[in-house]
Amino acid sequence: MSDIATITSVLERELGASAIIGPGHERLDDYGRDESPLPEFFPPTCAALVESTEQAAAVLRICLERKVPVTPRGAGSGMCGGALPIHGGVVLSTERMTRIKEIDAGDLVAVVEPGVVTGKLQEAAEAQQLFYPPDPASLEFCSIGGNAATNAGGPRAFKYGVTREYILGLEVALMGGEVLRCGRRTAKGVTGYDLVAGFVGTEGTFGVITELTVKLLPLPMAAATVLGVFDGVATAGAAISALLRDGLRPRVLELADRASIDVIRPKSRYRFPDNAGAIVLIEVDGEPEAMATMMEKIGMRCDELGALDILAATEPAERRAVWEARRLISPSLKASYRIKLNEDICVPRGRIVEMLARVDRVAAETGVPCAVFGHAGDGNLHVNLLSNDDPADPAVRKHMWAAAKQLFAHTIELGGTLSGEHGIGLTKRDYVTMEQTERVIEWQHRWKAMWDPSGLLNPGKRLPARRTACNE
Ligand code: 2HG
Ligand code: ZN
Repeated sequence: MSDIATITSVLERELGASAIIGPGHERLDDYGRDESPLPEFFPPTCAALVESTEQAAAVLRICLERKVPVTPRGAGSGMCGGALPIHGGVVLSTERMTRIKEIDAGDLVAVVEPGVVTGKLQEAAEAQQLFYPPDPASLEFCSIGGNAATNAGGPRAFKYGVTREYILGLEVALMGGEVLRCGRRTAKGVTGYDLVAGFVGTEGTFGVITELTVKLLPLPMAAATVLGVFDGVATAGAAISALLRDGLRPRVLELADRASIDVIRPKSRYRFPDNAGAIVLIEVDGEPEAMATMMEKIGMRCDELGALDILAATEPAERRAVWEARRLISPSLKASYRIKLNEDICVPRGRIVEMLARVDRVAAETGVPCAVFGHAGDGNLHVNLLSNDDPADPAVRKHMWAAAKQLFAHTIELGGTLSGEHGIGLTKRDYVTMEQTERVIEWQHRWKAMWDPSGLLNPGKRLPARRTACNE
């Protein structure tokens, strides 16, 4: 028997009433939602807003003792339902753990709590001429703990890689309350199995990250943004493929289609060209002379490949305006459509042109319009399936998810994967069997059971559902 009815008062006694958002509190429902495209929400019994590792560990100890499900949560910006308490119980939020404990320019590391907003870490690093490259589009409100939990990417992953490559060490509170410190502070290190890499990307199903030691780089001397304007995604995709084959190494190689550009036009400080059927967004960084040479090569190549226009943004204010506009695509689509099923497929880089054609096929065959944008240089496309029908209508949902399933099938046929950066969470867990074998899934269940034998930690996420303490 679980003690779900009394868990709020037990946690209030342990952590203090100010740490608990309990039944009747106006904010409780917020902890049952995230940025995923689900019409329903999943209010928890209560949310525990921990301020320290000790408090996080206490919540995990109490939840195991009392057999209450517990779901970790960062900033709630996840897009796949990874932080939703679908079996009720406690939400363990790290939003109050916001300390940047250390930035060390000699060791090139920062030590931070999980609730630090990613953009704030970047600003703090830049103030010391240092650089934290991972830049999810939500960087102004997502938090570093959530980034590590989902192994977040972003535009600059093209040159600099994703979050996992920057996490050197972790402190993790485990189900039952044990606190484990793993990893290192050094640039290199191969002692033992790589537990840090094992925790990153597990969407809070193995433990709760309570501290991170992250790698920093020296701040690049300069950066500039180039915009190639094309008549449509076919030519823009072909340009991306050609630039990849040329071996050029900009830090960003992105694409946005007409639907994505049109939705941000009214709000953007940056004026996108009227004739843009698609844009390729390229950013270079480094030493100014080398940058200028690369920009020239990229410009010439785009010209050869049929660009209608090539624009360069070199001034910081102008670049900021371009990036503000780019980050507006996702929220603007969300504001413009009642349903925005944002898929996040990733194909091998060489298949990007083919994948773009398959997206058109899915839209034509299902009648579901799509907006496509994102990190095309990595083969990672945000295919947003859009509709203004009623999101709560089961027939509408069925039709939209059938279109998503077709998209997944094409992706896998081309050697791709369901999610490049957003995660699996709840929304995609039942499609994992399309990509992975039963044996691979079985070994992952065993791995999860090693960290959480009770099955109470973020139940029902990441892997196809199985019988657990929460659903039997
Ligand atoms: C982005 O790159 C985000 O803007 C959000 O990953 C993508 O809404 C989306 O599909
Ligand atoms: Zn993205």
